[in-house]
Amino acid sequence: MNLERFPRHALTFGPTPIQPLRRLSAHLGGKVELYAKREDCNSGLAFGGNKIRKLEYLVPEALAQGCDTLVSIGGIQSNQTRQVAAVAAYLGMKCVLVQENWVDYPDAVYDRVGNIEMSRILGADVRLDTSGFDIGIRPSWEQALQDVRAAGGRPYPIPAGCSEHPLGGLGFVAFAEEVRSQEVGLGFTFDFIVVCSVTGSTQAGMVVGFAGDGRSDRVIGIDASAKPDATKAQILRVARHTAGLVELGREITDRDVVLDTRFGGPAYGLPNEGTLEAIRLCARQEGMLTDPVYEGKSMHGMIEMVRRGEFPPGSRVLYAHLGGVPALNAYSFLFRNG
Ligand code: 5PA
Repeated sequence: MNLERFPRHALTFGPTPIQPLRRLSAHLGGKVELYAKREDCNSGLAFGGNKIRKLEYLVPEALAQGCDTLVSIGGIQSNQTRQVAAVAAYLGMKCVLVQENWVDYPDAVYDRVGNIEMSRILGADVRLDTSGFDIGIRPSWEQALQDVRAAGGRPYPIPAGCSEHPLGGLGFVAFAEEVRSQEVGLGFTFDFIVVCSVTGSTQAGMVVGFAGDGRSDRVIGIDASAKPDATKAQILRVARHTAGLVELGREITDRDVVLDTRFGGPAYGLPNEGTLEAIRLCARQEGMLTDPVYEGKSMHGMIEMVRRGEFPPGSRVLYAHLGGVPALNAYSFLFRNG
């Protein structure tokens, strides 16, 4: 594997901590040991999250090309766009964000609080767009790039979740390398890694990174898109491309990509009862917050898999906490009674 040949612009505090989830593990019967790797507090840049690690590999190219404006896209409560806004501010660049109507959620302040509020405070030019959920390349985003060019600026395009970006998978190859070196200190290796998937480059990077020691199919993706065919195809495509970049030395196939589709419903951005129960349980057992769009769904998946005995007894399971908590503010009605 050859990750070193890609420049990395440090945006994180350093390796993220791995914490045992002792009370949650015991509550679920104590047969499986759960741990969390805290990508949700990986950086001082506007609360951090999984995009910061991806952006570490995109920023050197943006700087080398002399770009002055980062242009990205997501839903109204996108974590991606908040993190891009923070990185732009930190680098002294401008930022244009297209925020589409990915979630049909009627809360009156949905487009005022949480992530989008922070993006505005961070100085981004936030543009609301009425289009619905789609993880692909969008005309509104291409228009935003055009607008920057027309005004004499130099845009740097960052697609949804960084996933269609040619370098978008590298950050989570680095995550796998980091886990491997932390495992040396811990004195054991993880049997499974649980990760939430929507646009796919987080899992894709992990699949490539953990292919190095034969663990690609131990990365259990929990779909939160509720359109798992598109998500799975994107994970596979990004993983194949990323494997080529880092010269993995073997093809990534369908068998390397595990995507569990049981927990993503009823729709992207809308939690089900199990999502909400998992958010509350994890918060009350561990003091660790998760959100109803992403991490609550992967937490639900992990908890259910333990309850159903789907992890063999004695397994050590690493939950990748990818951030997303700022969106909780936009869902305050759901938690009005706790
Ligand atoms: C996101 C994504 P991938 O998109 O790489 O599959 O990651 C899924 C994911 N957890 C998991 C959190 C907290 C996330 O924010 N968020 C997107 C966004 O616009 O914020 C790209 C969809």
